[in-house]
Amino acid sequence: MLKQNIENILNSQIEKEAYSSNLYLSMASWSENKGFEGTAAWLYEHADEERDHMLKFIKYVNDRGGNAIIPEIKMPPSEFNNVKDMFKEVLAHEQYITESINNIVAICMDDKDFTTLNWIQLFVTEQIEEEALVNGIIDKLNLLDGNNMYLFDKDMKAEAAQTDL
Ligand code: OFO
Repeated sequence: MLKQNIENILNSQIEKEAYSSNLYLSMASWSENKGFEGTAAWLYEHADEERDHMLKFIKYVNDRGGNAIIPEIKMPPSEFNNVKDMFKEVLAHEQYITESINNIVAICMDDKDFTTLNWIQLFVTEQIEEEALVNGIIDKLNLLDGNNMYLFDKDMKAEAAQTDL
């Protein structure tokens, strides 16, 4: 049985994962409208992945005898300066999510909830991968320095095709 404070913090993570999904959906839609088809495909897939994260939290809370709450989600931004600035926003958001996951780890340790501590490791690892992935995309954009975005977009399309959700 989950302690109330653990249930509350996991419910607040459900909202954050739902927002992540909508943020990337909004970025996908912007990219699609600007003609960045590959970037849009990558972001649509990433939005699905975030929804999957949200579902994992919902299932975990309910499986442990808690009540997963489906939250209201604030509206994400719909305009972005350019592709590089948009991916910098993705990175900043993922760093915020990493902090949030680390905070859950700290609370589980304080409360000696070793079951949730063990389960949440999945997301500790996930955040290492997500930050590395987005850092890699920003590195590519830095190399291109605003040139040949067609090539970048093709590359993103290939990456999206490989993503195994
Ligand atoms: Fe991007 O990992 Fe969940 O939020």
